[in-house]
Amino acid sequence: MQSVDNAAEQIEFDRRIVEEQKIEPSDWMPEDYRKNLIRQMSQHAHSEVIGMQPEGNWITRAPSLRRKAVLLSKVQDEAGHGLYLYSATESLGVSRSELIEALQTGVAKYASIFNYPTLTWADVGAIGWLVDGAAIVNQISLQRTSYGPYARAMIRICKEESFHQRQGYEIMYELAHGSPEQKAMAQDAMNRNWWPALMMFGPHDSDSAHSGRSMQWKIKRVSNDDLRQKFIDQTVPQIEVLGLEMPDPEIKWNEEKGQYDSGEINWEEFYQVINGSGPCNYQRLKHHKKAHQDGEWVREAVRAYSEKQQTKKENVA
Ligand code: BYC
Repeated sequence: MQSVDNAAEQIEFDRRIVEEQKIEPSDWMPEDYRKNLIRQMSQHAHSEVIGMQPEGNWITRAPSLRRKAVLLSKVQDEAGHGLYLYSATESLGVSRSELIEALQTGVAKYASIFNYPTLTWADVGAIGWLVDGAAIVNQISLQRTSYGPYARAMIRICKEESFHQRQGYEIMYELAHGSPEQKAMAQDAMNRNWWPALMMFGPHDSDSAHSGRSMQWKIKRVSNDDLRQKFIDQTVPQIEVLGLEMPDPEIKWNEEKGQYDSGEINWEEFYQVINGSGPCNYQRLKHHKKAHQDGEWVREAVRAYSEKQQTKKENVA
């Protein structure tokens, strides 16, 4: 219940939301707004970090030095996105270790797409093109999110994502115009990644638990279904340019609506994956836990250094 003490702050908060002013870390905010932001932003950060695994898997096997350099740089960017987003989330009064614990114990989710395997080199193309492409569609709308640090992180992230999307499309274009085997590999990777990419936008609006409040607070600016449709509409012409078969036989231009019609997502699969039973959920978290443990010596060194600096300062004082 809103306490009487906070009534004035609540009015001020509501006014700022209506007037499209950003909420900053030092501003008063309703507890549910803060919690909902921590949930979405930390899951976004986890997605960036876990999302390094499927592509990282191909760094040693990239087909040329150029492809290796591009992929390395992309995967490093994803780590950077995770770091911005963790820092932005910490500005809401939660610690990094609490966030990591929530991820590793399965309390916090991360994007379902990263629980699928990358079976061939074409998956690296499909991820850049479709997964980063879907992420940009969503993140462009999040540049106008009401929480200042999140909105500002999105501006930089979107710039980098557009390089990611283009390098993925370039891989797909070369494969699709290569030998029959390469074209078949591109087709297969697109077919497998298409549906999981559509699932990135979340459940239908009618089934979305958080959308109502998130839209009211302007944390989310465009609904799950509207973003998904935008992605389909911009991607179908790209499939045509690649000369590949549509991954969904129901894709058809609807003149009246001015958009593409498409088939229904397998929601049972979606819920299975987000609830921990996707093809790679176990493997992804296991790898994260190991990497985190292996990095403990770095955190220990940082703590020791900061204690040493603190003692020095106190001695001078
Ligand atoms: N996967 O009420 P809803 C990248 C969960 S990474 C997993 O609609 P909301 C990249 C949802 O969390 C970029 N879980 O939720 C990185 C909720 O569960 P909880 C990733 C999903 O938050 C490396 C429940 O389902 N982008 O680009 O209003 C390499 C009900 O859903 C998913 C972001 O994270 C899903 N797909 O809307 C390459 C964007 N969908 O929390 C590329 C930021 C739904 O109650 N996030 N759930 O346990 C968002 O925009 C929103 O959180 C969502 C969902 C649209 C995803």
